[in-house]
Amino acid sequence: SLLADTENKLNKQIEMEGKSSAYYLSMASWCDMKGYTHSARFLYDHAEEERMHMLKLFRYINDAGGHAIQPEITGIRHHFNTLREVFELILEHEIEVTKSINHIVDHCFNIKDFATFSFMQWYVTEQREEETLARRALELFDIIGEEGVGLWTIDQELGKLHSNV
Ligand code: OFO
Repeated sequence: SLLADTENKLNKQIEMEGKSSAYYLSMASWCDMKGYTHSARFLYDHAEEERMHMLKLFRYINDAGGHAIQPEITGIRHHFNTLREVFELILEHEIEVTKSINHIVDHCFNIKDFATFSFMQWYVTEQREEETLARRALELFDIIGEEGVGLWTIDQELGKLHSNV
């Protein structure tokens, strides 16, 4: 069964995934309100994916004899300056998530909890994809440029991005 320390770390990860979901939902709404409808759809979907990441942890903790805790989600930002800023924040956020996942993986390896170590590999792969996706999104701003119909085109292209989840 899970050590209390491991259970704690996994519950912190639940909170992080829950916050990610809320954060992306908030970003989706801002994009929608600004008329970036394709980016909004991408972000609404992404919010759902993060909720799925959270639920996967709920099941794992409870199946392993622990207690998954529904996190308090507060302090979610609602306003953004530009579409580019939204995607910059996503990359920043995903880098933080990766650090947190790596910390858990490292911990599991050290205490020889190989079951949780193995479970967490799914998240390791997922983070690789999510960071790549966020970097790709930011590249679009540089490649296409934001002037004229640039932002309109970027929004269309952002809508075509999708993760392999
Ligand atoms: Fe965006 O990542 Fe969850 O894990």
